[in-house]
Amino acid sequence: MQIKKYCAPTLKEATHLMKQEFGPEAIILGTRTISDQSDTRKVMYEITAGLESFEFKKEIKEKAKSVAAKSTSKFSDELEKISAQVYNSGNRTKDKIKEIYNQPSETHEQKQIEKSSIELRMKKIFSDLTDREVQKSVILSIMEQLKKYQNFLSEENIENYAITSLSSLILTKEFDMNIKNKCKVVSLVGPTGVGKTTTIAKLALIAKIIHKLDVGLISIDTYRLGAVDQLRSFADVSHTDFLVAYEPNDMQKIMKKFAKKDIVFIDTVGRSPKNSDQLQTNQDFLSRIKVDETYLVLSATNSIKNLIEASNKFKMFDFSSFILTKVDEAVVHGNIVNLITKTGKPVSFLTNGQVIPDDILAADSDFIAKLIFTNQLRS
Ligand SMILES: Nc1nc2c(ncn2[C@@H]2O[C@H](COP(=O)(O)OP(=O)(O)O)[C@@H](O)[C@H]2O)c(=O)[nH]1
Ligand SMILES: [Mg+2]
Repeated sequence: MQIKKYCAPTLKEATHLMKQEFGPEAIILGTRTISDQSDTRKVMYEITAGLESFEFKKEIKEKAKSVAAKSTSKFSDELEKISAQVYNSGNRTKDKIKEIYNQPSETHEQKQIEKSSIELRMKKIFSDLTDREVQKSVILSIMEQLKKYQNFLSEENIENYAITSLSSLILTKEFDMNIKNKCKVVSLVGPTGVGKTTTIAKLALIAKIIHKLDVGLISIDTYRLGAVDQLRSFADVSHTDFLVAYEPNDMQKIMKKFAKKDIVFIDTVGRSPKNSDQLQTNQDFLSRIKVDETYLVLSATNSIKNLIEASNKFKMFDFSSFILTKVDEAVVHGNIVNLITKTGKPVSFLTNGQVIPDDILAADSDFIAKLIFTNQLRS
């Protein structure tokens, strides 16, 4: 992934600069406003754009996928044993892993591990990924992938191979904004307080400002006091058409009014995944109209158990992809790959703060792999 920043006095100009250099394949990873260095009172718009260009990635991705599907080698068995010891002991600290690795080796392969500096780096990668709370099966498939590429690895490139291998397990789905005159209907569902309304505001503004789309907003958030007002205030400030559905029948009427919009975002009632009746209420509203894409919004700070539980409960909405919020608040990010590999569903956006519309990133597998690996949100 080639990443570059473009800065201009307007978002339109920054987008134009990006397209001139990167062409239509460019992906917008994020936008933000910054002050002009020559005149701090002036606001400049900065776009972070990315372009896929990693040559060896395709090959390694294919291989990593087949490895992820089935881990059978002796090496994998060995690692399986080692990680079982770590996990069973209930102590996942780096020291414990080091201690286990440093025990006298019995097998030929273990002896090799002890000798080679590259293999020592592999152990470090193993312990680092464990520390980032990446699940065991994912780490094992990366380790096996590295073992296969053993002859090509050096101390310098091993980390890149590990990141690329991790990246190959991260499914992403692009949010298509190239949809003039189609009236794409998008709904966001998810538990309370995860950031659905804030994310809709970010997406609506990006659609409006960068992609010049005619946007409509619908709220069916009639449950929580003040929740409708949150989106209404945003709609007022951003001059976006906004309507509230108070009962399921309102949905068709509203969609008739919004029939000429390019894109319509539906903000749903924040409901506990534990309460099936509450979830059904949302479904009663959404089932009245044709929703093109539904996204399940979950907080990246949640435990994997809670994320899987929510993902199962919200299956009734037939969501196509995840939006993972509050990445800025998460201490480690292994759950992103854990959730994707456990559910088989891709992720479309990460959100990394409360600022509208800046704090949202289109999901990119290389970026997420680096985020998990390095624990650094900004490179
Ligand atoms: N730190 C952080 N806070 C966020 C993010 N997204 C939303 N929030 C905050 O989370 C809180 C709940 O957001 P809201 O959009 O009302 O959640 P909803 O109930 O799912 O609609 C608000 O204070 C938001 O500003 C994010 O990516 N990072
Ligand atoms: Mg809300």
